[in-house]
Amino acid sequence: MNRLIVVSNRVQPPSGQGTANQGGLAVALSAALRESNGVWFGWSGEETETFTGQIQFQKAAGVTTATIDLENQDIEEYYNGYANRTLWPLFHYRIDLAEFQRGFAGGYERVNARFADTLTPLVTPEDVVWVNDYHLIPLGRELRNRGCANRMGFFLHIPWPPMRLLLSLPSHRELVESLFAYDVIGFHTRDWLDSFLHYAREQLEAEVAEDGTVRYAGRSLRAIVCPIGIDSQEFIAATQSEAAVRMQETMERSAGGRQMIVGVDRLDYSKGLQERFLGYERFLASNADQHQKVFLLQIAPPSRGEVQSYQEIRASLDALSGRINGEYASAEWVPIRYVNKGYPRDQLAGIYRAAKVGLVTPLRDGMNLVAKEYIAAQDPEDPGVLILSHFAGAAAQMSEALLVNPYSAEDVADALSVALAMPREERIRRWRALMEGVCREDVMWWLRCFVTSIEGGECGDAGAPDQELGAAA
Ligand code: ADQ
Repeated sequence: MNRLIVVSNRVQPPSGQGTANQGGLAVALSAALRESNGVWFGWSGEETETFTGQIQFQKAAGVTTATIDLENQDIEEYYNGYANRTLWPLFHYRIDLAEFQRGFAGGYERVNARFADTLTPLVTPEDVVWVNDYHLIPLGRELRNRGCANRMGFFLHIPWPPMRLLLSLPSHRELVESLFAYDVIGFHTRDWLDSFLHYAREQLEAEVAEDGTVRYAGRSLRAIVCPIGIDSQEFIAATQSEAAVRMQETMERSAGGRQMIVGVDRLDYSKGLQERFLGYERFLASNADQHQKVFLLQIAPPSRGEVQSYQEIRASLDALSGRINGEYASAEWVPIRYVNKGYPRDQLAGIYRAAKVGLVTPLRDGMNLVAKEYIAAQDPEDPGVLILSHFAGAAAQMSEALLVNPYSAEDVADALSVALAMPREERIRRWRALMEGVCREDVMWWLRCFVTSIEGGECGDAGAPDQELGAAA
């Protein structure tokens, strides 16, 4: 494998024990970089008075990182602005929340150029460059403009929106055209890929070949489906750790014989937390016999607190959990335990294992790694039940979960009833099938699949056991 240069907005070197707030992308890439002995380049998360382009190198837990600081205006326009207030809502189908400001778009272009200026001298001719996520779509074009002729891939961790929604972005065409600087672009699911191809055909009149090659303006790229997985072996081991076992015992003791339903999400409107609370409320309203016998533990550390829509959702969840608890709680029982903090991965594994139901109901999600972690953490002899939104990318691989429409409180309530009453044999049957997929298509498989594709091979060459899921379009 050639040296891998991974680029993402934030670089979070692993701490060895797992970091409480490390996002899905960070968790996956740490595992990937350890195997490839590569360099991880991105923003340090720090602010500087004037941009210097000075790179800080570090090595932690086998991962080399190279980071740069950004100016306040960069952070406001590129990160809080274009990434979090324009592209994130739009790509999660929330056009009502998307803000279109020229200043944001300008900051996005400027920071992508700054990334390219700083990164170009680090790239040697044999390196394979792998750019991650919506913050950095034009980076490939910027690197090419600076003479970078390397093999380059781009992976999108979030959904690709339907063409009709994308058209509302003022510079949609330029953004999509810039993707043609890459040799390969990857999506988690066939749905997201199809939306991209639809745009390419209709708006760019690009030519799409059977094997997923898309030709446009003298360039060609391969667009593939390559779903991310978790480091399943590491997660299974985490479940056996002392911290996990202790946490599981603590939770079981604190549950006092009640069945625990768990939700674990960044506090984000795409995760469907309000709808989840409403679904649970509906369940309580129509299952009086279950009062006192169950409770919902929702863990949701706040994220992107600078952005107003995130402040609003936090306030609304505070109110909603308060209302439901006010309505149903008694002196000895609180139906929703709502916790605004993150947990180290080991403890999280223990919490998942103690939960009889994993409730994962995003309104729209590129993949959703929590669903896979919940499965990996279960006791094979007595596993819990996963309830999963149809609109999470993970649903394409996890059909043995109870799949629900997260917008329908009735659907969520019904699934809760079914899950809580599910006989052990059925739980084991479903779990085994899910676990098999989680272990087979893990983060290493994803890494090999995508890197092999950037290098010009097929996902199948990487040992993909399921041609359907890993297949090129
Ligand atoms: P995220 O939106 O961050 O990732 P997700 O895939 O669910 O979403 O990953 C979240 C990660 O953070 C998981 O590993 C989880 O364990 C961890 N986490 C969440 N809440 C936590 C808490 N309270 N304490 C500790 N850890 C917590 C983006 C996309 C997803 C896509 C991933 C990877 O939005 O759709 O699956 O990238 O591609």
